[in-house]
Amino acid sequence: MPFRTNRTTLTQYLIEERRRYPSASGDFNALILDVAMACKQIAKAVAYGELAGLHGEHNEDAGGSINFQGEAQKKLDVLSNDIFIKTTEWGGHLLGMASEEMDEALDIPEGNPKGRYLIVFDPLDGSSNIDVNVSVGSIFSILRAPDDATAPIQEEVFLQPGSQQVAAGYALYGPSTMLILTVGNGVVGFTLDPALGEFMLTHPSITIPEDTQEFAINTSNSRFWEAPVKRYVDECLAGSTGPRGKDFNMRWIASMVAEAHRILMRGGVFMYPRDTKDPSKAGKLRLLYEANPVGMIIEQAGGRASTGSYPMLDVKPTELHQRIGLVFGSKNEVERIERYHNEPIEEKGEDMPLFAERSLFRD
Ligand code: AHM
Ligand code: MG
Repeated sequence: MPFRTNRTTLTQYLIEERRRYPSASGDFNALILDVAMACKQIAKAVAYGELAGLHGEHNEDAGGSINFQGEAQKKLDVLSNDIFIKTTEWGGHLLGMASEEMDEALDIPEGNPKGRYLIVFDPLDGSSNIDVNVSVGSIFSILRAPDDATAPIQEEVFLQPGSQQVAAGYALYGPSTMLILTVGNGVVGFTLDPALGEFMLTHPSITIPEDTQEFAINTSNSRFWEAPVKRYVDECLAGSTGPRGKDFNMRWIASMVAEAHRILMRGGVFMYPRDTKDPSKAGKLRLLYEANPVGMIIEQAGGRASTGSYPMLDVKPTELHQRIGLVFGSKNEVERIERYHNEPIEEKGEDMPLFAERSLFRD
């Protein structure tokens, strides 16, 4: 039979989860459903693309617009951000929100009821891929607002380590639209049934294999990498003739949400490490709305997320738009990369023939 009729919807899943906590108010479930609605609207906009005139730069006639982080904004970046705001600000579940596309945290509008949660999101991750019709996605992290937090919202209330996230998820706008969610009890995946407009539970328990032979990194940055990253990649490239004794495959989609999804489905390791390309930036990806939510999902699926040296979810944020080196995926590979970063310098050398001087990336 091509279609199953007994699938669990996202709403059913959330209700069943809530039954395990009889004191829960239902606010959280309602917030997740609002987020799911935002993702469905964004999925529709992404799918219509140029049919709806949605490709290209925002503010094209005026020569394009650059966000405060210095990045060119696409029309769909701006639209997706608006959709997230509009679908989550009315429900009374949030005290405030923050986004990659907004310089400052946003208050819930005057007159709207306020709630006890905060949401932080990247409304359209990988948006450089939009015009070439490659998968993009939305990433979100839900935090509890501190008890003493009030409006107007202060940036500090968002500066919580990833270990304090209540929930995290992403929507992937690929060949099918999927919503991947963790509420701290494993990772589940839903696929959008476009005819019903419902997310259906299709992946009830996602786990990442501990080992892998696939890695993802933008190798055009190799001359800026730190030595432990060079060493790790060199060893992968050396394959069965090198110290790893096995061949590796490489992938780079330039859309982290799509890379995270591949890793959740079949394992792998993703690296956007700290490098020396721009000394003013501690990495490319952002801690609060990229590294932390993806980190929580990966760890809940049995993988590991790291700065390269230590667990990502332990990092105490200092800024809303803080950037950080990010390594995540199959546990044993991420632990190996951490080991390489944490080994005392003097131990590296003779018995690690592909390291440093003889790096495959050196002239
Ligand atoms: P974005 O949030 O502006 O889309 O940037 C983040 C994206 C990630 O999805 C992806 O891993 C990375 O940037 C790709 O970077 P690069 O262009 O260096 O390959
Ligand atoms: Mg992003």
